[in-house]
Amino acid sequence: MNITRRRVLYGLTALPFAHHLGLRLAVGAAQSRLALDPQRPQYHLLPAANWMNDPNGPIYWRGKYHLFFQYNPNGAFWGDMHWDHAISDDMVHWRHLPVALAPTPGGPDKDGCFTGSIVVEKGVPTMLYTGVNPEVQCLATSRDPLLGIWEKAAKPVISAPPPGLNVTGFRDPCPWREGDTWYMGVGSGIKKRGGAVLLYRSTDLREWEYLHPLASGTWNGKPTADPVDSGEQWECPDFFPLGKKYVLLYSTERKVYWQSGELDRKEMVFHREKQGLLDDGAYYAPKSMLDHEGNRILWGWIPETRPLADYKRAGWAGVMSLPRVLTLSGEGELEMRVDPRVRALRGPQTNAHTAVGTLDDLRISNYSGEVHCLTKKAAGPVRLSLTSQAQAPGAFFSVSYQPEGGETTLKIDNKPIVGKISDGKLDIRLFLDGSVIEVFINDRIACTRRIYLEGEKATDVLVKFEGGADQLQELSAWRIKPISHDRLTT
Ligand code: DQQ
Repeated sequence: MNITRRRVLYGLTALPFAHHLGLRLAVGAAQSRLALDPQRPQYHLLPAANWMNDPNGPIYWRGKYHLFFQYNPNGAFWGDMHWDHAISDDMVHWRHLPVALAPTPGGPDKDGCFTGSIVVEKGVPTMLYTGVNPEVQCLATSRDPLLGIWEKAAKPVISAPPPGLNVTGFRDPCPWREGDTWYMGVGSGIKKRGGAVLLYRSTDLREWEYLHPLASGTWNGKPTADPVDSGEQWECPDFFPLGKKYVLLYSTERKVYWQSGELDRKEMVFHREKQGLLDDGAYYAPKSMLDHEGNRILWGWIPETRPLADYKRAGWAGVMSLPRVLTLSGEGELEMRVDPRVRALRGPQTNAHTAVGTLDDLRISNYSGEVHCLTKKAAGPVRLSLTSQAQAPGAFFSVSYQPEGGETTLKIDNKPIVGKISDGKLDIRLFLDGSVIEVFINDRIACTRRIYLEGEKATDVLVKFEGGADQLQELSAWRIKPISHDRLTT
């Protein structure tokens, strides 16, 4: 009887401990699995686990950089959208804070807090974001210096798309101010016509008046289940002054496009003058902010390109791009450079060659490095490639250039890249981080790639330059230091 009673008591008291211990062991095991995953980046921001997508509401506030992003706390798959939150002093090293925004049961965002922006109105950080379902524009404010606590307005500030428009979607608000007036673009599209940014006006961010489309595009004519895949819907618009012009960014058909031009402030119509592809790879839904010196910084979501089952198993999905500083060239072309603050992560320069005829391969260990390759005016073909012992023979990534033959002479992994190399000179900056490669050519052409190399031990990568050694001006590589000891970036 006693024994039984003791067992019952023991069982009762031990159960919570066992449960707690079990949980801690499970969490610990999952974390060490993530920490050992060579495909997981070490100097890009990503949540400690689970799914992330679009950057949301980036802002410099009270001496800190805040980055929020779409996040699913339930696993490494899209769904149940929350805003996760990280802060930084330098946009390079991050500290994760608790989730900042979660759906409110019964509220307008009950089915998800989708993408949005943060602006400051009368000294108060104010968030505009999309609640679903249906898609409505919601508002929340924060008086917390760390922007961790947000108070939601009970009702949406825009509760339906403009009447009479047969829209494909209605989300991702991007507000900006002209004098005392707020304007806001909302990502949308007109059925069978094409994607659009719908323009609204307000004086207080709460009462909004619809004006007209700020910009619109063309449907590709092929019906798809998701209107985003046919250009019928534009997502995540971003609109801001840059230099003497205005720039519009939008995402559709799995790509991001930029346009630069003039804003007619009287009619509030944007006149596009130049346009192009912002990134030729796995890069989507970018959003910009100003840094403490007023530079325009762009963040983007680097999605997975492997199958869902693979990333679910891995326990993480999605990465934030490195911060890119945006400028416009004299001809109005969008230029971007990785923020110079990332250089603080450079370890020793593993090698550098400027001398003719002494070209050896450079080595990057632990899948974490940066490469800079500068050519003189290319007289013959040149090729910069990466190979790994863990991979079948041959390069797993390459940039090649053939001086003659028009615009298709630049190739990444044998795929022609649109973009002119006007004077035959190449300035290639490449960032390798686990399964992510971000490459920039002449500060104009960007391409983000995912490369899932196998093998935990053989993580050495060889950097090779082919072409006349006399065509090379500089080839350097750096080991890049991780931003956390365990790949959890906290
Ligand atoms: N992601 C969000 C939407 C947006 C899309 C949902 C773009 O607000 O349109 O997670 O990736």
